[in-house]
Amino acid sequence: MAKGGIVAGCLAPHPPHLVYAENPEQNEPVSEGGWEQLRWGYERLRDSLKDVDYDVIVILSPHWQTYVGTHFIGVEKCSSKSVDPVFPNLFRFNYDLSIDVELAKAIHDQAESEGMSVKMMTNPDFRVDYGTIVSCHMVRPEWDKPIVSISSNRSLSYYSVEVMQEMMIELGKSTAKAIEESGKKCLLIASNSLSHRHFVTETNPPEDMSKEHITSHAMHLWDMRMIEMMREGKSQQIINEMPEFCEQAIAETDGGALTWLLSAMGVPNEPAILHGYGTIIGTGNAIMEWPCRNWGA
Ligand code: 2X7
Ligand code: FE2
Repeated sequence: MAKGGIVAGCLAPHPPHLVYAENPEQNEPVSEGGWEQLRWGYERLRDSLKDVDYDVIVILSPHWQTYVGTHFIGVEKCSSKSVDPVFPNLFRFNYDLSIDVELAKAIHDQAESEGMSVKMMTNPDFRVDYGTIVSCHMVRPEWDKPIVSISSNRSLSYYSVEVMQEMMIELGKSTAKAIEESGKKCLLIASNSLSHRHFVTETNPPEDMSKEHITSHAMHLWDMRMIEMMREGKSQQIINEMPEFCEQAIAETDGGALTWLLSAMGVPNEPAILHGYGTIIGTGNAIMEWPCRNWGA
């Protein structure tokens, strides 16, 4: 069997506002648009991936939070309504998706053999988190690929951001090894915003773009620093600065998704492509792609 591999790694943020603004048939609320810079960024990402052949999307979302180990969805079909607990006015989304349980179990087993605490989630009534749904929808609205859904094991709550990042580096290595052995071509998604300090009141309508901006200059500087490092291929430096970034920018990278992604790609020196940047209720969001398929063996 030919070796499997990662065709691309993506940083794909999940504020529900993006799906709300797109008005897909699965979402109940109706909008007048908004957040176009980011939605055009997603358009560019989709365009970049349109001729890329892959079997499965592997995604880690900070909104599926588990406190004892990393969990993997282990049921083949998930279908229900996902309602954002903070923005039920924007996101009530009817989803119907398939899980690649075989690959999920392979990553689970590999991580377990490395001594990590892991669990297959087999509850057929499990509600998939909105982070996973929004990022998958924005990257691949056709919903025609199975996914592997990985939880965010919040070891930072028991230990520290440093411990959390160490564990995500291990999980990334296990993910890469299991993918290689599976023979499958995978698209990896880290589903998170960058700086994550947000406004506490909503405008009327929520898509009033005259009110949208970053919450502070400090958050802007941190976001630009992270994007520049990604564009320059400085993955190791990003990992080194991650604890400071998480603390000072209240960054959603604290969920481990970006560190997991960089580790799975082998902490690349190759540059990432910036497809778009924009703010959502004051948080910073970048759409980035690492086109691993072009890097050679
Ligand atoms: O989950 C989110 C987020 N990360 C950022 C902004 C707004 C809403 O939801
Ligand atoms: Fe979030």
